[in-house]
Amino acid sequence: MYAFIHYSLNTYTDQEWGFGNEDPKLFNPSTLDCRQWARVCKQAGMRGIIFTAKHHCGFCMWPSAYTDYSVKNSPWKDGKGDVVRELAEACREEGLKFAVYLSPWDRNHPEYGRPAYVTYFRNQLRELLTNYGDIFEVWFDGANGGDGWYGGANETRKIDRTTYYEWPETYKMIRELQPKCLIWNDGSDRGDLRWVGTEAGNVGETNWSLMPATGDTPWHMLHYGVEDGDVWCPGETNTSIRPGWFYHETENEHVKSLSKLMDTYYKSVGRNSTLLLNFPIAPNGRIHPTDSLRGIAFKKMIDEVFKTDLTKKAKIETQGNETLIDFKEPTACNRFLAEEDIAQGQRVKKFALEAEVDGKWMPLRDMLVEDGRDGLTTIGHRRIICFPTIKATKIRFTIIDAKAANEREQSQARLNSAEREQARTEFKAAPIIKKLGVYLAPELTADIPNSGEKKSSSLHYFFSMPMQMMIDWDTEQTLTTFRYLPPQDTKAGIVTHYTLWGSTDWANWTKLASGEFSNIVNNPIWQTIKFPATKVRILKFDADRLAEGERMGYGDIEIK
Ligand code: FUL
Repeated sequence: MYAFIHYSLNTYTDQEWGFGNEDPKLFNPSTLDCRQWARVCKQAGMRGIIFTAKHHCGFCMWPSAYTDYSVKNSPWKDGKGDVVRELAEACREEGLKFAVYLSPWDRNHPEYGRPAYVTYFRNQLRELLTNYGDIFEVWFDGANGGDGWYGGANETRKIDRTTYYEWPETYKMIRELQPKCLIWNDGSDRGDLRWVGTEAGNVGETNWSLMPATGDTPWHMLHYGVEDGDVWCPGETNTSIRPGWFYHETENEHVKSLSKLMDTYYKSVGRNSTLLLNFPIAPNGRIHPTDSLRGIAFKKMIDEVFKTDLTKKAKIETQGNETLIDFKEPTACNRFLAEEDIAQGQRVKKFALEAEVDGKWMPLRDMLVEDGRDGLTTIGHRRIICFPTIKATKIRFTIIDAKAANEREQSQARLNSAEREQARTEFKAAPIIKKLGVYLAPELTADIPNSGEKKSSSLHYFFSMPMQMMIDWDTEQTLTTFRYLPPQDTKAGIVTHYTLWGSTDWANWTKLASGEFSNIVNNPIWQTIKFPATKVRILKFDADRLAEGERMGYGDIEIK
């Protein structure tokens, strides 16, 4: 587990994506304290922090020598501050690793889309990789939305993300400057880690740490990995402790509950993935108290669940592919853990889990897998199976099917040459299970807020055109807020750009707001439009642009 931290001008404009023309003077936190971030992350069980040194808006959180669009032109510390440095130092003090997110897409830079920008991007990366000590990961966000300010051009610029950034050259530089640094990249040259295809906080229950070395990566490859892939490229599950990546006051009530965070843990760390959990920074320059308390409670709960390994008191016998855990007496349990020795590759394809309860054997399945499958497929670095509490006398774990790790896979598993040699001589196709554990997790209530609650049902709304939604009331209303939940299971109909109008007579319309719902496709959460209090009888919501399709879709609407 390691932390993401999202902080930029967006924090001050209440946006998820900046356009690139936001004023650097907006960056003026009153009590910015990177030590508070590092302490919170440490206590929340995070081993490192990945920081948004530059998000899509192009604003640099360090005083880059290559642009004026940075903290050096903000009032914070009279332009003498460097958030990247303060955080790198705070991480070192807390014993955390440090890493950077550097957005390839830059909506501020005039040369974006042309070769000169690629040089600029590489120069910035060199600054980050040479001036701030060890960097454990570089995160090259895949979003390349097109439109932006671009030095005032204010236009749409499309690039081919497989060729434009000349990644091989950049990778070479990273390997030279920081040989241990992991590369995260989405959708172009294969990095060392992969996106899992969603920002909701889960990876497939079947999850191979392998990928094909080249070629496109459709969603199922990202989410489930590829059994016969030829490079080691484990999944990193990234999600935020709040709905959005950046801080929004309207989300203070929506910090993820403890049971939602535990669900995320089981569906990421418990499925052979790392968990990259985001903490947004509030405008005062600190992690909000609700988020920090929740993060710390999360770590306490993980410790509580895995405090006592019940197999320690059991008799364990392994014969061939079958391991019997004999507790000798009825033992309450609800979690099973298995780990493969991944330095030898990933091999298990399918296993069975059974428990003896009241003298009878019963099959167990992963209750977090919802569509009827038992979820007992791959294991990898760590697999956790959640099942309802039972009083088992024995548990039987049987490997039903496994693949032979091949030499190529081993060589990708980051062994040094001596280890590789040893692995070659000791090579066995049999799966190597490093650890088995059985636990009793405390019951958690299902306190997941905002799940499935419909707000729009009391509103009178209709579509006057496929791209236009109207809402009308009998009497005048004073309104300040329009909220839109996009469709949840398809990209078709998701509104990415909008204009909102109000009227009292159907004839004269006042424009209340217009703009972009940034990152709505990857993270389809509630979007909030705020406007000055206005009296209206009719609201008109125009979809200026859709992610896909020709008809506006919605999951829910809320108006206040
Ligand atoms: C996405 C970005 O567009 C979001 O703003 C955020 O940074 C997330 C981690 O990645 O692709």
